[in-house]
Amino acid sequence: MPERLNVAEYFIDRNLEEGRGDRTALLTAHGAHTYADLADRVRGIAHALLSVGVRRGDRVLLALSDGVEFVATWYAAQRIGAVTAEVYTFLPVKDYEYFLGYVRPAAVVADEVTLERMREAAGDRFRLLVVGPAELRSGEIDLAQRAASAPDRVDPAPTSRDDVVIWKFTTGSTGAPKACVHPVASPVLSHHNYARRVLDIVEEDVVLPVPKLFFGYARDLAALFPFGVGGAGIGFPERTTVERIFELVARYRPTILVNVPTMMSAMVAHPRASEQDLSCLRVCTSAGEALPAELHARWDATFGVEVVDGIGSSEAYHIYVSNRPGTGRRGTCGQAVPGYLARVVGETGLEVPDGEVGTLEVTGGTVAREYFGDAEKSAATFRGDTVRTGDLFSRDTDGYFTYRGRADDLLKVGGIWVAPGEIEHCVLGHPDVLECGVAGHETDGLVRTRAFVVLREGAVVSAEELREFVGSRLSGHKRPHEIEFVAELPRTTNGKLDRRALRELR
Ligand code: 3SK
Repeated sequence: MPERLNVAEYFIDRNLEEGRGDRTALLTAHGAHTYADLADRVRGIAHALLSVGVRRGDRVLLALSDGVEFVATWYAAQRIGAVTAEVYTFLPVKDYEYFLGYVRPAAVVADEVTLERMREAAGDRFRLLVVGPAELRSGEIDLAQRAASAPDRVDPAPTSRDDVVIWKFTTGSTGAPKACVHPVASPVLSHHNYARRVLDIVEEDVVLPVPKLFFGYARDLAALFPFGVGGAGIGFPERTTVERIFELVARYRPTILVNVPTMMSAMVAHPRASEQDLSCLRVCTSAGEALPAELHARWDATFGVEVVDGIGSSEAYHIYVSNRPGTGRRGTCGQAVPGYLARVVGETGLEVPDGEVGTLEVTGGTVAREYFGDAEKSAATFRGDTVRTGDLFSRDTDGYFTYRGRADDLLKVGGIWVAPGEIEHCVLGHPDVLECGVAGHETDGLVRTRAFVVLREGAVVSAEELREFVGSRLSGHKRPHEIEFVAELPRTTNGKLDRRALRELR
């Protein structure tokens, strides 16, 4: 990897230099955007950011819906060597207040969806650039108008591979979101390690993301990794629903679907699932949460699209353990991605024998420098290019890793450690169950397990039947003490089960 490296040059300009300017980079409701069109927008927005005083190393906060403006603004900030951070568009004002106070951005870019809440959160303390039709207030800048006055060239900042340019937020299900601080090298290495060597991404690939682009898993897979080979991504602003995904697959015929287990469960359970033609997809990635083997089997039987299940994190930048197309094993997250060393360690920090459960440590060139502003948590999590994931795993003799829950989620029931995830995966094996989350609570000083269950539409099943189902498959102490039927489970903005909120249910 060269010493001098700029993310926008690497993922966008290279396509122009190599004669792919006319190829489609992004498909949105407004049509197909070529690399040349995207580069032009990046130039304009880079100028707009510079014109309001954003400089190399300054942070730019994006509160934008998915679409060409999101992608162009992200690359524009990269082009001038600024640091990008993104927030979900449907957060309440108090969350925007938190992010603004934590990020302290030199500029915030908002659109018609986020503008009112961002204005309320920002007051007059931050510079707001606005996308789309809006009545601007004093001090606010119309992004398109400012971009239109850009000169013919806006040179890329001469960033080096070690310059910090990306903040990726942790999910925040166990505390306030923290930014994992990444240099230029992280997306470039991850593109090589995972997108090229695991997914074998090529110019013909078209990627449809289920999560929104503020989530790094989706953004990199739809708006960075395909660009690294001249492929295309899809961006749509609305909330993701099963119907919308089916519709977008039918319209754009993508080759890669970037998915999460909750959506896969909902897709499989959809009444019109069997009518869908997903034959355009060569793979469906699954990450964010472990994919239960039973759900994977249902997916295979319903859609027959190969699932490439893996695990990644903001701390390690992207996916570091993954199955490979053609050799995947259901119920596992696969093997270490090239470029990473994954070890399952015990309490002493030494590797445990294959088959035993321990905590996963990952070493690789994309591990974050730190959590911004949290020296204590950083010291506990990062050691050089190694991250202690806090996830429990076992590894088999072929090097496949199986998820066993979070170390800090373990419950001691009747003196024996129980992983909620194991019970959840078991309950999910019941044909009437759509989703399940297990939490512990204390009664008279004893830990009791409660399974919150979402049933498939129209299904009728009793709590006792589900307890029996678990009892016949797992050892007795893992049978949930209580089962509660709910309409939905609490989820983080990234779609992961929100365990903190789950514990507070009822
Ligand atoms: O699951 C995650 O949190 C994640 C974060 C960043 C990139 C990729 C993934 C799967």
